[in-house]
Amino acid sequence: MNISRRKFLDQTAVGLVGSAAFHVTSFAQAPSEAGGGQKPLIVSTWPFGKPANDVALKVLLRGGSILDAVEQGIWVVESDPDNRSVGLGGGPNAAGVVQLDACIMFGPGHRAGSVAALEGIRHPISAARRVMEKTTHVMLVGEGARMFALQEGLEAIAVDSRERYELWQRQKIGQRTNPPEKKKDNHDTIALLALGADGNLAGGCSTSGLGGKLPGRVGDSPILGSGLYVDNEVGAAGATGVGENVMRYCGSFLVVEYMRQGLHPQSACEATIQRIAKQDPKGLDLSINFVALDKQGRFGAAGTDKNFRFAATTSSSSGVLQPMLVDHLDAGAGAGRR
Ligand code: SD4
Repeated sequence: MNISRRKFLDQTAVGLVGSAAFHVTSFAQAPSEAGGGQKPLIVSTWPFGKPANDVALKVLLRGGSILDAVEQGIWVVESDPDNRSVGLGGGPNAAGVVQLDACIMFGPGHRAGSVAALEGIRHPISAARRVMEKTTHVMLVGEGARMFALQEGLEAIAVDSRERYELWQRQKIGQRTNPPEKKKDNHDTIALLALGADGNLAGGCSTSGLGGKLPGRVGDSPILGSGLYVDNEVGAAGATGVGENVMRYCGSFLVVEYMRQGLHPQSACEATIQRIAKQDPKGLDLSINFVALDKQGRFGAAGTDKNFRFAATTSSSSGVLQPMLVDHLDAGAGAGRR
């Protein structure tokens, strides 16, 4: 990992673990020379990923399974009533209803579960996990997903849609009157990737999706290969941003495939963005961001959003990092560091 590309943002974490602990060389390490990083390793999107990572790590350190780590880590973000982009606190669709998307993937056996446009369930990630573990299917949507979650005994919460809708409308109007740099994006997803001490991988993704989306709109987050992909032989990747710009390219799958070809997770994220941007009529104006880790415990992140941040956690360090901003098209895209 190129030190100049990264900036440690979470001073609290530095204070907690010691100022050198999160130093890039001891964490993301110089990729191929070091041959590998620390295990367990947890990487997730956005600063709200850090508390999720910390919980996931605790689960692993006390001997819990990697799926429990992913699920319970994501619970932290889904449960936060102040989070306006994940869980039932999230932004409503154009009809004023909060519809949630989530998926989970487990490396061993290449198993997966997913739910989309799910209403009124506190933990969509748990619904996704139940789909994986309790059904022969991979994805359930809408009312069917909700009925399944209720049958599984998952907690249901009635959401006051009108209140949410009014709040969202007020925010939207506020954004219009704010200068562009003060605009708050109306989308954020938790994508959390975990590498266990045993070398197995898992990941999960959960979001309320784009605020104001059409009712029934499904983003990239619950679509395997788009918002999340895990390959136990190679690594895992997750996405956040405008789902439509990720799902048309199977973004997370592409990141993992670049890692399979030998790219470091950092280069794989960058190469994916470059490849999408070269093909897409919008160029780099895509709002797409990726995190990735590989089987060796190396990780990276890149995005087209200036405000994108990600969180990385090992047993010795946990913090929020600044990813590589991809702001120009690279002639040699795809020829990244191995
Ligand atoms: C979606 N990708 O529904 C999600 C939203 C998101 O950062 O991640 N925003 O399109």
